[in-house]
Amino acid sequence: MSFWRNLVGKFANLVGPKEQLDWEALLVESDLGINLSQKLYALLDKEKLLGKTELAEKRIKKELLNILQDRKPPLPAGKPGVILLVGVNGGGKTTSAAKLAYRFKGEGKKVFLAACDTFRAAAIEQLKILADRLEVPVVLGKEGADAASVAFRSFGQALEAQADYLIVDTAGRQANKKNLMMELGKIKRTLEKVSGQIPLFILLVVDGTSGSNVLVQAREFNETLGLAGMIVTKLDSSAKGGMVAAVKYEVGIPTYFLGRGETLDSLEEFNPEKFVEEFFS
Ligand SMILES: Nc1nc2c(ncn2[C@@H]2O[C@H](COP(=O)(O)OP(=O)(O)OP(=O)(O)O)[C@@H](O)[C@H]2O)c(=O)[nH]1
Ligand SMILES: [Mg+2]
Repeated sequence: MSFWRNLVGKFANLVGPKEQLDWEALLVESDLGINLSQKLYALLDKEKLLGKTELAEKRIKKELLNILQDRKPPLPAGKPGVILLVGVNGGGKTTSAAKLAYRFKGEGKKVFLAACDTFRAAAIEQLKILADRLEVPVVLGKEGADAASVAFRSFGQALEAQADYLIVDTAGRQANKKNLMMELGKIKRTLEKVSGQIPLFILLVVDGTSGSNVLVQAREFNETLGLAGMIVTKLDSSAKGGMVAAVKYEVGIPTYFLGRGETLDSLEEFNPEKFVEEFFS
């Protein structure tokens, strides 16, 4: 049974017949966040749709599309356009860096990768292996090296090679760790300084199975760094990514890509219509 139907079943069982669905609980459970869930609930209530499951679903669909369909800035176009991937540990930054490289390369673009996770030798090695497999140049730093200086060096090389994109992988960190966030701030300022007019594109990579915590992450990283958007990974699981709408509604940050697996070709461009259809399927 699908995710949504499962939930409908669950909350219908709790309160009896389907007509008495506990909509608010259902929406919160779908990772839409408390505020958006309450807004949607109020809407159904006002329009007297709470007892009409199908019409109510239609109404929610329309509202979610409204929230998700805003025009968003395109990925940076420059030589190179710089994409900086940030986020908490294990969200999928390194994997997504490789998936982005694979995608851009497939579009005939010249790509550079930068391994600015200099905390662990294994992290540097992970990106190197992926880059080798992709046959994409990667700029590496030594373990313990200053990540901003690796970023600086990678920009220089990507610029000289006239690359279309420079994708910068960083170490995972919690946003409440001040010194680690300062390090990211330094990488950001360094890249902004060298890339001049072309805006730096900072994407937050989040694990789609981590539920409402994504909202907290988006708010915190956005406050410190200013985010262009999100990549939501691991949506090949049972999670449907309700937080995509929650983050757009509450933080105003759009989602650019969805990760749907561990293979290089499993990064999908975010499409609001498809997303909303799948959410209810
Ligand atoms: N199923 C699935 N697994 C994923 C997806 N994206 C990443 N993963 C897996 O999640 C794990 C962590 O991915 P990484 O890319 O190493 O995460 P990271 O954010 O770089 O982690 P740190 O560098 O430790 O912060 C790996 O086992 C990946 O294969 C996805 O879309 N679907
Ligand atoms: Mg990593």
